[in-house]
Amino acid sequence: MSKQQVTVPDIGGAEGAEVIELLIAVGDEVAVDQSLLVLESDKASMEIPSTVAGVVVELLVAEGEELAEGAPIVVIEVVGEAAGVDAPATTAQPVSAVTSDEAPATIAAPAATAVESIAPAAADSGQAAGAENVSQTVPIPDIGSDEAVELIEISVKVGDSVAEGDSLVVLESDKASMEVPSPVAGEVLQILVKEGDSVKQGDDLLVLQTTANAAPATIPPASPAASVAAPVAAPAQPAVAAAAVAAGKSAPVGAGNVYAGPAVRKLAREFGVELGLVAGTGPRGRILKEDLQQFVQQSLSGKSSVAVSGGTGIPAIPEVDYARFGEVDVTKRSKLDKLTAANMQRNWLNVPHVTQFDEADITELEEFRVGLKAEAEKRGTRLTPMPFLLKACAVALRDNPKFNSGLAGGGEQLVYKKYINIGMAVDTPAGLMVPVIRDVDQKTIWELAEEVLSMAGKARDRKLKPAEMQGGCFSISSLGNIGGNGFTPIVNAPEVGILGVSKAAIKPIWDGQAFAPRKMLPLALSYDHRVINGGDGGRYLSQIVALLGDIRQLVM
Ligand code: CAO
Repeated sequence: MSKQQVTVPDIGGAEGAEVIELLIAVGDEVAVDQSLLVLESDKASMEIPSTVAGVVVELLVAEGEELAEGAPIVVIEVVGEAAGVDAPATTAQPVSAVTSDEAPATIAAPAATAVESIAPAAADSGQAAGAENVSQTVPIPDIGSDEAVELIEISVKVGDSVAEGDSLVVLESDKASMEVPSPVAGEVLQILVKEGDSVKQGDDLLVLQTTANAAPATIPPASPAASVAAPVAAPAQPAVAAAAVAAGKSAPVGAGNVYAGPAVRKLAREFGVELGLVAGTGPRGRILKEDLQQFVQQSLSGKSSVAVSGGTGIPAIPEVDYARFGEVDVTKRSKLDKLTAANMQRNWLNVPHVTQFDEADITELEEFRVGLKAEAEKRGTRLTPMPFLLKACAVALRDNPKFNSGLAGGGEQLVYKKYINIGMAVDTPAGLMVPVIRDVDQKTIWELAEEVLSMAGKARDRKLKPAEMQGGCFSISSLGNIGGNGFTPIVNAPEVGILGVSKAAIKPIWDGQAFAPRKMLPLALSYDHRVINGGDGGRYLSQIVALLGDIRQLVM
């Protein structure tokens, strides 16, 4: 047994490709050609295969690192006789293009041997590349119409060996999908089209290397795969796809619109699964092998309709190549943004939301607050409406304990908290942060004013400690200084309620005899309907409205 290092092979000149997914861990057994990780450059994603078989003893890279050709990836304890580090590097396998201005399937360099054998002249239709091998350009055969159709999937990649009749690409018109079969057996030398292209009969698809006597006289016509409402790829085991459709899924979308690697696409074809129905949990919604396995498992067990939590089985939103429609600028999302997105999705999918609206008359509160501005300055602080909102919520939480509870024991128990900690959403340049203000019920308005200032400052300076963002019972999201007259906030689970505060405005309010100008504060209360009923919500919000309308009650 010997230890060998696997390095990044020729990745088509891509410099600084990012490791977006590690597919192996220390202790894993790997086979030759098994994918070790996925690299993504600004143009393509590619799986890097192992050049040796053995056991992974050391991982030399981490997700997020940028690698170039020659960079060491892993150390593998090689089993038996195996190719070493000097063995010709296997070339990265392109997964899918990120931008569309270049032919996606050929962005990463094809296997070295194939590159060398493609002399420009050899790519011409029917020209001999050697004594035995000929390269043959495969055009789109008779598709029963002269109209252009969309090429929705390329089923092969450069370097693939195909048998006569193997599907090369999938075309889709507004009436049908059809696979274009290979007219001969051979190896794919070059792909001349890309997914999303509009093509018609006679257009060149790809170049195959075949043996001289293999070339057929005629190209077989395209074989209609199915109507567009049925899975595109001819399924080896149609039961799974049929089950998915029967389970009430939306009409499958073309597999060309989904983000998945070649191994996953192949597996999906073998199972007859329409990839557009599978929710991807990998980076940027990439569909992983496990996603597919879970989908198949659920389809077979009849549980493919959406589970209560986790969103499993929800059809994925297809990735769109925005650059097809105009100039774009692609930026990386911050970790905070991605975390917020995941939390929002989790909360939105798990919590049955109800939102109630009301307006609080804060005319007197505002007079009182503005009158304290000089005092606030003397104390070196600012007095915004937030401390009053916190205090009003704390009193209402004390009087409506269900809003200060949380589900536990898989929904069997409700935990009533004896402390009143309130989260405050803070808009920061890095994204949304929610510091928690503790024991709000026990603090004075001045103490709360100081804490609002310091917590918002810490959030904006990224100085909050994890503990300062934990243990919340309820949340307030105030867009009052930003604008808008209403919004529906998303509950910050496992909390069961959140108050959305919009911009106060002077409105004419009927006082029984005349219209009087009053400063009205729009409020929106969202809650988890598994815990809170409409009556509970109405009582809680009405109390907040009353407390803000007469702040003398805040001290009662
Ligand atoms: N209506 C009208 N004016 C309001 C108001 C309201 N509801 N709320 C605050 N204001 C005014 C204040 O009166 C103050 O002005 P003056 O100094 O003249 O009195 C000014 O706006 C202060 O605003 P602020 O935003 O600095 O302070 P705040 O205490 O009201 O709010 C904080 C603090 C951290 C909550 C806020 O800055 C913030 O980040 N809000 C965004 C929260 C958010 O993004 N929520 C969405 C989450 S989901 O995506």
